[in-house]
Amino acid sequence: MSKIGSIEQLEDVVETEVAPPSMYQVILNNDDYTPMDFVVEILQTFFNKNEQESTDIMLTIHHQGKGVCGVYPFDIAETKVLQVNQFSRDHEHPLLCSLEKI
Ligand code: TYC
Repeated sequence: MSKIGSIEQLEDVVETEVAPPSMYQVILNNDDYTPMDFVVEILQTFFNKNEQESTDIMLTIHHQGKGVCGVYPFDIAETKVLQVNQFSRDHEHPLLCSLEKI
């Protein structure tokens, strides 16, 4: 087992252990079939956006092809993607949610 023999070595260890987690954008993609109201509901339910924010994000996605719903560490982002995609499938909409590393 290696030992810490200097302040510099201690700082190396501390820096390594407190590095901030990599962050991931959760993305919603546009499609031609998912109702606008359903996308607004997703943004309110899973991403804690209010009605105005949700409508703005939904329209950005509709016009630009995709949009950012939130930014999270990997485990949280991955869970949101799985939950949103399952919810969409359950309601028979093709809406696709995905991840992008920042
Ligand atoms: N383009 C869809 C429509 O016209 C609306 C939509 C918006 C779908 C955002 C997906 O992520 C999306 N009904």
